[in-house]
Amino acid sequence: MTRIVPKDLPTHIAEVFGLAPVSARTYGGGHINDTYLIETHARPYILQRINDAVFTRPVELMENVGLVTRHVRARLEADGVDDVDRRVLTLVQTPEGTDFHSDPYGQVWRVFEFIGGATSHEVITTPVQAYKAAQAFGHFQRLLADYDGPRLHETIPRFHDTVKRYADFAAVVETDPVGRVAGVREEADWLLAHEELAGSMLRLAAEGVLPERITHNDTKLSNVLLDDVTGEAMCVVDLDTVMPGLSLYDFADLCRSGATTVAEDAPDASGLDVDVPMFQALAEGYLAGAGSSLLPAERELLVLAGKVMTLEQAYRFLGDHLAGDTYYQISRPGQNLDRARTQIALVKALQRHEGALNSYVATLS
Ligand code: ADP
Ligand code: GN1
Ligand code: MG
Repeated sequence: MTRIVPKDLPTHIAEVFGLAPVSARTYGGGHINDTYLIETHARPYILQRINDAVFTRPVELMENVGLVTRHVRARLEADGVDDVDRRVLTLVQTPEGTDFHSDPYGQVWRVFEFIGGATSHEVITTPVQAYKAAQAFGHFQRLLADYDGPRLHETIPRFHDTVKRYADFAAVVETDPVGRVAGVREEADWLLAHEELAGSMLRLAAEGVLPERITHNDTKLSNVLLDDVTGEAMCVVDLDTVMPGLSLYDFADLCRSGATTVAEDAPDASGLDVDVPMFQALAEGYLAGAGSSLLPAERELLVLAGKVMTLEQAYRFLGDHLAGDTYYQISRPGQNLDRARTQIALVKALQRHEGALNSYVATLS
């Protein structure tokens, strides 16, 4: 849902963080937070208002972001990596020394230093870009593998609990609050028939095959900044959902967002297929970045993970369409339905290619 923000508010909030803005404008293509680019004479910043409909405990969320960014920075510095300021998000504190500001309306805001000379791409087009982006997410996981601070908060409880996602979807189909089920009966029935697949990764976790780790949980390709000159993946962004999870979630969302031949919200999903070279590059890059931090099962089940998380996303998008578009920001009517259709088409395409993709993954272990 798009929220109304008084025109001068971003500028005013930037001043609260001790900045002297010369301009403030909306920025980026995220679906969740309100993001602004703040220009100052000294340097640019990113200002964000945390979406409190999605993140109901923004203070806990900011605790996580502070802990994670400081841990990653310390690890990069210990590894002697150069250009650390462009490889990890840097929070700007208020003059009182806090990582966020709560405005009089109870909205929580934060500021990051803007990482210049690098761009997030809604669509990544070459396998080289895909390899680099996936490597960055794998490396991010590896950097957090030795995190030994307080347990991170679950910023969205049961975020990737696919059993609950299935149940929530079934419930909205049942109640049909805005009368849209009749128009999506075929898609809804297909999704309702896939309960078994939805629960498959969680069963492996319950059996102890897949361990809990700290994961990013929203690794779509637009959440990594690629250097405009070298193409190198510089920085993983959008840390709001970094929390305990399964490592495979992070490969899976890369696969979902990158190993497909059409955009997430394409109005026509009929020609959608798996982009096999992109899948291969994502798998190779992710495993290279994560290195020895993963168990064999976490390296082998990449295709299953891609199917399950794409299915989850289909439940979420179609569920939001049926609920009246209350969660994801949309720019046109029917966008969540289109998004759901591409996800369903991608699960089917992954099923068609499953044998060949699994054989490829086996060559990487
Ligand atoms: P959302 O949760 O709404 O997706 P993000 O945190 O992903 O919000 O931010 C939206 C976009 O803003 C990102 O995709 C990225 O392009 C840009 N962005 C976020 N933080 C920075 C930063 N520190 N420097 C440069 N660009 C950034
Ligand atoms: C949202 O914040 P953004 O736009 O990167 C969503 C993800 C979905 C994604 C689908 C907190 O990601 O879970 O996979 O849209 N984030 C949240 O595009 O729900
Ligand atoms: Mg984002």
